[in-house]
Amino acid sequence: MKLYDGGRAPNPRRVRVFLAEKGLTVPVEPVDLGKMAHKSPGYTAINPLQRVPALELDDGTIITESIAICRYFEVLKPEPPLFGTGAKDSALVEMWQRRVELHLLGPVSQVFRHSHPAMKEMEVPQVPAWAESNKPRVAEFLALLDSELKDRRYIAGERYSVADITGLIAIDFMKPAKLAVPDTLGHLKRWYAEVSARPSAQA
Ligand SMILES: N[C@@H](CCC(=O)N[C@@H](CS)C(=O)NCC(=O)O)C(=O)O
Repeated sequence: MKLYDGGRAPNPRRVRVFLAEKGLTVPVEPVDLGKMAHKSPGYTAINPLQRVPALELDDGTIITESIAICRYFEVLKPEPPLFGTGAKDSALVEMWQRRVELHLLGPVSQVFRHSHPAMKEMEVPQVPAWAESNKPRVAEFLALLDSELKDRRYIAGERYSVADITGLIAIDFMKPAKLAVPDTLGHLKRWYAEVSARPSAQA
C-alpha cells in the first residue's frame, strides 16, 4: 500500500489527520505540487484528474478522493469510529462532513486558488472576482457553524468525527487564503482550540 501525499495541501492533510486519529502508519510517496509533479505522466497514470491524495493498494487498485480513502481505513480499523456508529449518528456525520466540505473547505479553496499568486500556474485562469464572491459564503457558513457549536462539543455531535477533521483543515486553510475567523464567533473558537490541540492536528 502507498499513499501519494501532497505536503501542505489541505486534502492530503485530511487523510493524514485521519490516519493519525486511527493510529495507522502507511508508506507515503510525496508528490511535490510546487514542482507540478502531480501533472507528470507518471502521476497522471495513477490519477488522471492530477489531484492528490491517492491511495494505491497492493493489488494495484487506486483510490482517490480523501473521504473515500478515509472510509477505506475506517473499515480496516473501525476504532475509534470517525464516521459515526448506527444509522442516525452515521447519517449526521455524513451530513456534517459534506456540509463542511461543500460550504467551507470548497469556498475557502476557491478564495485561495483564485487570489494567491502561488496558484497562478495551477489555477488557469485565475479569476479574482470569483475569489471575492466566495468570501461571504465562508463568512455565512462560519456563523452557522458557530451557532451549531453552541449546543454540542463537536461538529456532528458529542464525539470527534471526520466532520471535525474537514472543519479543522478548512479553518487552517483560511490562513494562506488570507481569511480570519471573527472574534465574535466564540463557540467556533472554543471548538477550534480543542480540535487543533489534538496530537493528530500536527499531521
Ligand atoms: N475532491 C478531492 C480533491 C483533491 C484536490 O483537489 N487536491 C488538491 C490538493 S488539496 C490538488 O491535488 N490540487 C492540484 C491542482 O489543482 O492542480 C479530494 O477530496 O481528495
